[in-house]
Amino acid sequence: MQKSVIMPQHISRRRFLSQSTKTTVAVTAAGIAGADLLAGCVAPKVLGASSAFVGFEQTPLPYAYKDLEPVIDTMTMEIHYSKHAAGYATNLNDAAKAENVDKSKPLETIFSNMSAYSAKMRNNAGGHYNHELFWRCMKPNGGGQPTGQLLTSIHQSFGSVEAFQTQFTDAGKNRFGSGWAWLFADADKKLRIGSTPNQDNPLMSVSDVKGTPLLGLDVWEHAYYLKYQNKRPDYIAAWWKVVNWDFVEQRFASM
Ligand code: MN3
Repeated sequence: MQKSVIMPQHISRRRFLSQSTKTTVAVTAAGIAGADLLAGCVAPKVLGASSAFVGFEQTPLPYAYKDLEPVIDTMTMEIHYSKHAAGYATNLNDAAKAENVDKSKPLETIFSNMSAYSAKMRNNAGGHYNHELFWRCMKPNGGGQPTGQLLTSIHQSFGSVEAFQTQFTDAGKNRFGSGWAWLFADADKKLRIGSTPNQDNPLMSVSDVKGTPLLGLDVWEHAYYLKYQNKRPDYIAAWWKVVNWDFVEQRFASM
């Protein structure tokens, strides 16, 4: 089933590489971003980044708004994707225009030199990237346990999956105000857990924690308040049931 979804996108990628009109590039690039995120089959030599490429446009949600029920309710998903995340994408494009950003380059290019850009760029480039990642870190009937090299590395870094989940949960619970909890890989591909405020992420040169984000959890109130109100720990505890470990493993493997 997965291949039938992915293969047409790979055909598009070849077409993309063989064609050169600006219109084709702009339209197809968004499709490539979504396909690469889903497939974990990033081509670093083409995109110049070791992590999945995210373009400047919102890609379609890879499931329906209702599909993460009961962990994440339909209305929260709809508002989160179609209002909050859509707003970040719009404002990112405004900032990119104002700051003469070359949109053919990955957002990582901006993140690695974040202090050269405005606060609007930082907030909205981060907001857009983090949500594109977040949607794919979840799936209907997700959860369970990581496997393969990711599992081995989790054991090496944290001792056990339970210890990893406790530490990650604490990172989310203890983030004061709005922000994100992350599982990320540092420059030595060692797994680490951290948290960033607002819409920052570990790719940003201005971040206290640095590396390639593999699994991100949105702990802004807009991500959970309708269902969980002030009970962020309950949201995090339930969220493990929708984690898409296949996606996280593919990201780790593609580094
Ligand atoms: Mn959010």
